[in-house]
Amino acid sequence: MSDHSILFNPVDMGDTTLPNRVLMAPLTRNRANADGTPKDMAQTYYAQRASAGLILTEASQISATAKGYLDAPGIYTDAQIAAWKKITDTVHAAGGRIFCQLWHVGRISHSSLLPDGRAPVSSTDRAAKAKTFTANGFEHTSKPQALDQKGIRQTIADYGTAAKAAKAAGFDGIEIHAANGYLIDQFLQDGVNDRTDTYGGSIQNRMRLLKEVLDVVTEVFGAGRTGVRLAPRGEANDVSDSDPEALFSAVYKMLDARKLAYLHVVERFRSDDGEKSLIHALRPHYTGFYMANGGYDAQTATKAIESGHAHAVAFGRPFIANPDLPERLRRGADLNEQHQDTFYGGGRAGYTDYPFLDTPPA
Ligand code: 8OZ
Repeated sequence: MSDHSILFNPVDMGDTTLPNRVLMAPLTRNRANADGTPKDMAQTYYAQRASAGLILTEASQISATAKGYLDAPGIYTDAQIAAWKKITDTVHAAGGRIFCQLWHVGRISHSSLLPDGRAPVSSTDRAAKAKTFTANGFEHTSKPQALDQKGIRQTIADYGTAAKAAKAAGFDGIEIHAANGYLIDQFLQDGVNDRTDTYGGSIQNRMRLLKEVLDVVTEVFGAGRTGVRLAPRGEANDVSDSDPEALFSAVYKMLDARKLAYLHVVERFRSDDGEKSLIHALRPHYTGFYMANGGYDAQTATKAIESGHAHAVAFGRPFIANPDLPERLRRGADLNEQHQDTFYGGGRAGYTDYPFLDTPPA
């Protein structure tokens, strides 16, 4: 058995000390109530995974207009704050740390999910060639309305409101979801952003929304408790860029200057070579804490940390199926089989009933 002990060396990530480098990636599970409050069973689900170096919550919408999927949770109403507070309390009592991932889907939404059946908003008025999950199953996303300056101001204010809600709910920090073709990515990448105002055109202009979002959320949590997730591959949700290397090099540099808690990159889906994720462009520009994600196992995660590529690795699907993933990796134990049919939606089955190696904590 190879030695994976480096995964269990504690490390400081901004203002938080992580007891190990095996982190839980944000995972959409579509099990919240219709009003965006997480259900009580989410307390069990997250607390079962408290041995992660850090838990990142499932993507949580910052406002009613930010929603794009059925039964995704929100983080902006008093009821949502109260429900999340029970989750953070349970995770903390179990010895864990938990950051909330703040999400605005932009045009990856459907009118049936939005207030008054409104159109989604985006950097553009062109529809995405993408589907989302609604009460009627998978449906094509609706044609969006391009945000005007007032709408952009409101969106940034909504990020501030959500960050305050996350603070009130007892989270240890926040992650800004700027990946996978959602709103911030729709501004970053010029295959979607066709604006002619100060939020479109040059790379500096396309980064403006992310910068202004960071300005408001770091006022609430501080840079040392704020991270950003990017996916430079340009694959998900009909997003693309004409010069991704130039764009993401500039984004890496901008984030480096802000001294955030961390940068989190979706390097690959499953196990391709990750070259498209422009990871070679990261280190010349970014000197801070780097959280790698995408298709890692104990061996490749160990190598990524030993080689200095990453400080920690976020595991997605393996954490769905293995609540005690760090201990399994430490022991070199077998992993539970993943049940894809219960990834999205449903009840406790495939959510809180994956077995532990040993008896679960009471
Ligand atoms: C899977 C299903 C729905 C949403 C992402 C938040 O890709 C998601 C997501 C993943 O970042």
